Order: sequence, then C-alpha cells, then structure tokens
Amino acid sequence: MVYTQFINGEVTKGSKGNSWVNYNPANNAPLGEIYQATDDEIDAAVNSSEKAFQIWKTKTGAERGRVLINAANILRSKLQQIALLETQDVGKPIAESLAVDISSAADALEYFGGMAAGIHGEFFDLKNAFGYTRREPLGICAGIGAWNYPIQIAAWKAAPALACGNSMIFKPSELTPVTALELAKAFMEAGAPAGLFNVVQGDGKVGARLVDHPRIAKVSLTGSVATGKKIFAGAASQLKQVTLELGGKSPLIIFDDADLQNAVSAAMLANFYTQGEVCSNGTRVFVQRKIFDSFLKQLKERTEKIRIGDPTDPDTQMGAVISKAHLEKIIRFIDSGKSSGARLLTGGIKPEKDFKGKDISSGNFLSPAIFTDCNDSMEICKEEIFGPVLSILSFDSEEEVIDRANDTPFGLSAGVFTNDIKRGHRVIHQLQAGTCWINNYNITPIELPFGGYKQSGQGRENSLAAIQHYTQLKSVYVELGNVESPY
Ligand code: TXE
Repeated sequence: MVYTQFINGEVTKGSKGNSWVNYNPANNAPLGEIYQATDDEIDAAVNSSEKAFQIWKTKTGAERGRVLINAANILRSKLQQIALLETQDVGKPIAESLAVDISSAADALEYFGGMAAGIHGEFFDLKNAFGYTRREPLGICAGIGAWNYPIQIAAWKAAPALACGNSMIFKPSELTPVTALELAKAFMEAGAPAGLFNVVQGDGKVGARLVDHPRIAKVSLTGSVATGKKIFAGAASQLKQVTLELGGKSPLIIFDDADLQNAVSAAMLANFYTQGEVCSNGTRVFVQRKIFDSFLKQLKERTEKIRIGDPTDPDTQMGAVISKAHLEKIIRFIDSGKSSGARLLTGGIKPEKDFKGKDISSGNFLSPAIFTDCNDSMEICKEEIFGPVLSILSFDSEEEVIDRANDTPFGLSAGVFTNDIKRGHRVIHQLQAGTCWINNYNITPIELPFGGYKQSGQGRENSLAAIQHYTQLKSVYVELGNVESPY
C-alpha cells in the first residue's frame, strides 16, 4: 500500500522522492509507505483548491450544507471499514474508533452542514442610510493534524471551513496518513467540487510550506505547543489567521463530597482513553484528603482490570501507543517519576501478553500507570506525557487547589467533581482553562466550543464559535440620500 496525495478529486500516483514506512502500532508490522508531497504537488493542490473555492463560494449555504450532510452519511455508512483503518493506523481500540472517532467526524459534518444555510450578517438602520455585514469566506485554509484522532481532527477542521465557503488543504500527521484520504473520498462522493478538500502527506516541512504559502489564507493546527509557536510565528509574517489546538497538563479536582464511583470513572476516562494520548486529559488528579485513600483503592482496583490487547478485538479497552519512540518517551517520564520520589502504585510496564493470553510483545503496549506521593514540582506533574500515566495529588482546601491547578503555562481543560452545586460553578469559574467539565470529563459535544487558554491554544473549534474563525466580516454602508460634500 502506498499513501500519496489526494489532489483535485483523485489519489495521485505520487513520486517516491522522500518516503517512509507507516507502521501498525500494535505489532510494528508495515502498513504501507508514505510518499511525501513534493513542492510541485503542493502547488498543484493550491491551484486546485483555488479553482474549487471559486465554484464553492458562489453556492448558497443550503447547497454547501447538503454536501456536508451527504459526506456525514457516507462516513456513517462506512463506519466499520473506516474504524478498522483508524485502529490499525493509530493503535487505539476498535471499540473507541467505532463509538467516537468516526461518529464525531460525522457529527461535525452534520452540525456545520445544518448550520451552513444560517450563516448570516447583520442589518443596521442608520441616518438616511443603512448598513449590513456579510460573513465572507477567507479562501484556501490549511489544516494540519496530529496523530491521535486523525479523521476527527480532519473533520473538525474541514466541516466549519467548508460550511463557511472556504476550500481546505489538509496535511495529516506523518504517522497517520490513512483516514484523511477516506474523508477526501467521502467529500467527492457527496458532490463536492474537485479540489475542495485536498490532502497532502508529509512531515513538518510540508506543514511549514503550507504556512508560508502566500495563497493560503489561514492555518488550523492540532499538535504540540512547540509546533504551535512555530506556526504562529510563521503565520505572523503574512498576518495569516490561525487556530491552534495544543497540548495541556489539565487538572481534575475531586472534592470529598463527590460521588466516588463516578469520580473514579472520570479519572480513568481522563487518563486512559486512547492510551492516554488525548490533549485534554486530566493528568493531575487532585483528591481531597478525606477521601484520598478510598479513591486510590478503587482507582487501583479498576485500573488493573483494564483489558490491554489487540486493538482490533472488540473486547480490548486499551491499545498500543503510536510509535516505539513515543513508548520510549513515556517510559522515560515514568523513570523520572520514580527517581523524583513518586511512588508507582501500579502499571508502567510493557506487557508481553494481552488479556486473552496472546503475545503482544512486538507492539507498543504499556500498562496504565498511577503515581502517588507526587508533588507539584515533579516533571511528571508539570510536563505533558501523552501516555497512560496518571498522577494523584492530595489537597485540603478549595483556595489551595485552585492556586495549584492554575500554576501551569497550559490551559486547555479542567474538571471538578462535587455534589455542591455552588462550589462546582465557583471553582470552575476560577480555573484558567478553555474547556471545562463539572461531574464528568473529556466529553466534547460538537455544540460546545473546544479550545484552550494560555499556551494551550488560539481560537476555538466546534460550535457557532468556529464560524468566526473561518470567515471575515465585511461592512457595507448604503446611502439613501445625497452625498454631503464640503467641496
Ligand atoms: O505533534 P507535532 P506530534 C502533542 C503531544 C505529543 C506532541 C507530539 O504533546 O507528545 O504533540 O506529537 C506538523 N510547521 N500533541 O509529533 O510535532 C506535524 O507534521 C507546520 C497534542 O504529532 O506538534 C503534524 O502534522 N507543521 C495534540 C502536526 O504538525 C508542522 C495531539 C503536529 O505535530 C511543523 C497530538 C512546522 N514547523 C499531539 N512541525 C492535541 N492537542 O490534540 C510539525 N508540524
């Protein structure tokens, strides 16, 4: 299998200038070869996107919306097939790809498809005149994706961009080239003009070419803070608009009046879903002293029952992390936790067998790790690990935990568990995070804006808020009288 570009409505033959092997994280067997987009291919993608934009921008919102909703239905009709591709490429359990990844991509297309006809400006009565505004598209937008949610990220970016009348060139992560191509095929099948959604493969160099390209109007990235800073700086030279969805080290605060069972469930969801490779994860779990021991006991018992294994097995609950290099990085963090004095309560080892006794030693598996006896200054409590590693910290008072939770340059997410309704809101309102939950964690309905404070990002994805990031506002003044001239 060769993964090439999708330009102007078709998969290209590609040229094997710069290429690399794409591996299945569950066994490190090759899945195929990725051909990086050449400069000529990037230019061809831009030319084709420009042509598509000229056609697309003249369509009514309802016409655009119909194509997006068709594409959502196509993804849903291919749920099993695309979920399997995603699972083989990313290493996450098929149960997750089926329940979340593909469905969340389809939800975004349906939501923005439904909204497209309603995107409108405003009207202003003026003295002997009136004014109105138009929400106009930006032009060609670039989407740059991370490897943890490949099709979801592609759809979260494409859906609002296309609903607003833009075209998009999407570059998936160099580690997950597969399902963006499926989304591109779905758009074509749904009736999109050729070139409306092009895909170019490649690493950061191709990403940087898109950022620098003078005919690309906007860049939306999901990735690390370090890459976000580079893209922000690159876009600044042409004052391009950016949306940045970056990493985090988010707090999950459990007060002693919380429902213990639910709080433990949320802490596990906040750390072990997709092998812990989720940007919004609540990796600093603050537990109030009175319930600390009972919380820890239940968390340990339930964590040790997580079924690690073949991601394509529907009973598997935790799959393999994205690459050998990433596994080594996570293990380095675990070693750092141990050497800094934290106690590894469970997990953090590379299992040889899965929950059915099958040999999984060739894959990038790691048992879910819980650290206790942590303090805020340890590396494992400050840096984003992006793996199944949870750190528990105890606290006494509300004021103390708010200060400690906010003591980070990140600000993507935060969660609070309490049965005191006033305290829940009071605490959430003081946390410096863009995406928050009370009595749940990591739920991201398309209706709610998603994004970060501080160094976790710029702009918002999903919801009505995304519309303003994919349009520019034109004001029009219309005279009803004579021109009053001093000349
Ligand atoms: O991210 P990168 P990676 C975080 C997490 C993880 C780290 C590394 O901390 O450990 O990122 O993951 C492209 N100009 N998140 O390596 O390197 C790159 O090719 C333009 C958080 O995936 O930031 C890829 O397509 N583009 C995240 C994308 O940027 C560039 C989810 C992200 O790559 C570029 C995944 C450049 N100079 C990882 N350099 C989340 N917030 O969900 C790289 N790229």
